[in-house]
Amino acid sequence: MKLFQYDHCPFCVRADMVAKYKQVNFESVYLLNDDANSCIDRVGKKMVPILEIDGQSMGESLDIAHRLDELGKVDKVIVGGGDADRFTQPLMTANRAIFSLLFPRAVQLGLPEFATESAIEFYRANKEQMIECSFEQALQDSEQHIAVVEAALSSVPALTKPSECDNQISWDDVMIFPMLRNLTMVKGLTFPTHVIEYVNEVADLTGVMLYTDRAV
Ligand SMILES: N[C@@H](CCC(=O)N[C@@H](CS)C(=O)NCC(=O)O)C(=O)O
Repeated sequence: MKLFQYDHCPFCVRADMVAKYKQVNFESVYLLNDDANSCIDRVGKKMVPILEIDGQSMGESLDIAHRLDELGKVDKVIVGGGDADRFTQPLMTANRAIFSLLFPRAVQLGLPEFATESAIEFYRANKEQMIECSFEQALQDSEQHIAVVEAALSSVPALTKPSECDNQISWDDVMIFPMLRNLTMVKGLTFPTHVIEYVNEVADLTGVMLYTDRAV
């Protein structure tokens, strides 16, 4: 079973964290960011994550996560869910600042999807258009973007840590954690204590690496 993904992709992390938490036997395949064909051949469009299983490919992170949940260890329970918007909404309001911080940093972290110049350039062209700003300018403006994101983080309601929930993750964690994990790319961004404790616990429990030690 293969999971095609990008390390920095929050949708991929939804699938990856479930696979690891549920101890599914799978292989991670990190595609180059400009490798459209590997996706198109499998699901008809350039989009990850993709799960290849029994000769068939499926897309859509939550469909994949649910399939992995069925395939994984029954005693690794994923509880509840349905309340994630309450936590992700404050972050959505800061999307532009978040993208402006994350996009220019993602290509500087030595991630497998950016192993070639052409993969970096493909990503840069797309994302600079999206934030309507060069990566250089976005990096220069980091301080003001960080202020916006820190304000948004301060209005995230109290998160339930896995340790408060029998060391289980929830379907809300599958939605919330990947967004917060990406923010660990940003050097100098301060998380509220309850948020960073939550991020560290979910990372430990799922075995998903954070970016803290190589933040830019
Ligand atoms: N609805 C999809 C969204 C996945 C998605 O947007 N993936 C991004 C990567 S973060 C993607 O592949 N975008 C196309 C590209 O990077 O060219 C899902 O949940 O799986």
